[in-house]
Amino acid sequence: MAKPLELIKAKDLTTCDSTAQMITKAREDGVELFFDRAQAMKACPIGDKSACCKNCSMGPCRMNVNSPYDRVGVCGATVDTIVSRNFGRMVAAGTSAHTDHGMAMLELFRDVIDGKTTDYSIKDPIKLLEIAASLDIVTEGRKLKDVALDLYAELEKTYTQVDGEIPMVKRVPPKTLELWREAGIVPRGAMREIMEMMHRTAMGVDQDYENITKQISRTALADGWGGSMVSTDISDILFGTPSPVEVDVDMGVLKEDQVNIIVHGHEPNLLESMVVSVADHTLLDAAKSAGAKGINLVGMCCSGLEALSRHGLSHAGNFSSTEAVLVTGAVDAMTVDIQCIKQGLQKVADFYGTPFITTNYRAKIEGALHIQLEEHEPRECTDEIVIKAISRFKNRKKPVQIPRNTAKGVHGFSFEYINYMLGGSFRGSYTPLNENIINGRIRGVAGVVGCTNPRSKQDYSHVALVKELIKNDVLVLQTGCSQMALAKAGLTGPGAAALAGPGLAEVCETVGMPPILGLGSCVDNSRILIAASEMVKVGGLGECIADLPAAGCAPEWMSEKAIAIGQYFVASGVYTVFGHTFPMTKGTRFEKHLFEELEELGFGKWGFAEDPIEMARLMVSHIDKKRAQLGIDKTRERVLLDMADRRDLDANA
Ligand code: SF4
Ligand code: MSK
Repeated sequence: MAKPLELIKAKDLTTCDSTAQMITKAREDGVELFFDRAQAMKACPIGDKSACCKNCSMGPCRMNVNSPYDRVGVCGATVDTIVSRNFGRMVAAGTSAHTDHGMAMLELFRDVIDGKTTDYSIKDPIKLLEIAASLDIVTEGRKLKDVALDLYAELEKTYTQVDGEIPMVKRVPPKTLELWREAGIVPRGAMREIMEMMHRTAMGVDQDYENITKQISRTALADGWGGSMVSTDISDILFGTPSPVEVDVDMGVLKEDQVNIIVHGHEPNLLESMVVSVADHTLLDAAKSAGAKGINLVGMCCSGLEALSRHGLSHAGNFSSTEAVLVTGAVDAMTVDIQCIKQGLQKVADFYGTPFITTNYRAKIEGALHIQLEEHEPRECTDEIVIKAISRFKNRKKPVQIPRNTAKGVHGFSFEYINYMLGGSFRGSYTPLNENIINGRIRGVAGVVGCTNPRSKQDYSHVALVKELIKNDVLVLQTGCSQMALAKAGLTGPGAAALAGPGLAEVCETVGMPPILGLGSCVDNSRILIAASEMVKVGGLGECIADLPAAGCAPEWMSEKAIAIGQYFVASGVYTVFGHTFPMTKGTRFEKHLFEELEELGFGKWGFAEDPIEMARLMVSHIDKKRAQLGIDKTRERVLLDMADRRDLDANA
């Protein structure tokens, strides 16, 4: 029998001490958080395995998860058809989120070039020219505006093109692209792929799980190498390409004597305008007149990660902490845009008297105040938010209780900065990374990304997994809420090298980098794809992404976006392990297809484990398998022997 809710200790729900404190306080205050709702709402055992279909009104049809082939749906759909269709629809939804966000960034870029929007500008013209050149747009001797207009026209195809290949496939390693062409999965444009995915998974259309999987991959690739990649590149061009910056994180960044404003969501334009508004002298004076020492702008979730990387803005926590932070009573306004915004925030904000403000017409929430961010006049929205926050500060009614936890870390490792960091300004290159992988000091590379989830102890798997990976000499690249989990644990600084294996620690010391590199928001996973492409291009580690000693993981995922990301990594050639649950019926042919056969066809494959140490074991075993296939396993053995020898010598000294 389930324990009564009040007996489930906060410490059993999260390893984030600040969040645990706020869960306890919320219970004392009689406020319900999503942790409580997750305990009360048991997951449906059939839905959990993705074994039900409600694609038409002859159903819903439920399969037997213990004996998946003992029945079919009313239309005759098999469990493989049902589970693969559901998976495809998750990928379509995740892809639509990233690509709609990317298209909004591209439209902003167009309006900036056209002069329709003057509050934003081109912050990184060098990146603009580099991206244009990589897409075969002539840059030499041309005005920046003309190149930018051509770049806009080219990148728009990412979304709207009905035939042909999306532009960014020019950055895919040739062998990987050849595989996609042979399989017929090179994306045309995201709108076309999402439309076809939804069509093919409707009742009575595609009923062959292998054929459905091809469209799943094509749709996901339209995200990773399309919508998400364009979003990252355009955000860098408009707001600046990140470079390392030291930042404070965790709820202790809130300040009792200041007006605290939290921005949560995914679109950097809201936060960029907030940064300007909170520095406005009139507004600062108003805050001081209200008795505040200043205005404290703080990020959360992924737009917070973008502003952290670009402006060194403090960050209060990841997805699982967004309700909890309101319980401090110290938040004078929480403003949100799109994605991962829990509807439950509204009630919590209401209880603590915090103005809860939506800013994007796509994402309104009942009971929230809506102030639309118009990109040609963003300050109208963001100044008003600041004014509302000042007013709430002046009239704070609830006692303030801020957890005293902060951690310092280094963030903002863009692909470009890693290039510079490894090779120096005159010979920026990934060559030193490849060399250190070949000589065995670095065993391989892992991307550890994704959400937190109230059904999984917050941050626990992220931190345990990453610690285990670096201990095994695996360099870790991070994005999204996972990056914030490690940041709060104090492991995003150079000091984390003390936990790394001897080879990785040596490289970190030589290059002056931490063993865990934070790359930004969840849309910035495209930076990992570009890094993987570069590793292939530099040479010595095979001919395609699938040859690399690399693996990916989202240990505490929750969003459909994570499934889209996982599938674009798998289709690109990466072994990708998910944790805590997976939308799959065990013992089905579709499971075998995703978890085994895709690799045999030359792609990556999916993996699953509940325990983070087991996740690490799966990833390290895969990395070792790839090292053996590349013939570089011997070099690593030699390095290990050297270390063992050294230890023996130390012991005998
Ligand atoms: Fe049932 Fe087939 Fe309709 Fe799905 S499409 S609900 S399996 S009848
Ligand atoms: S915010 S998608 S919970 S990473 Fe990008 Fe975090 Fe996952 Fe949302």
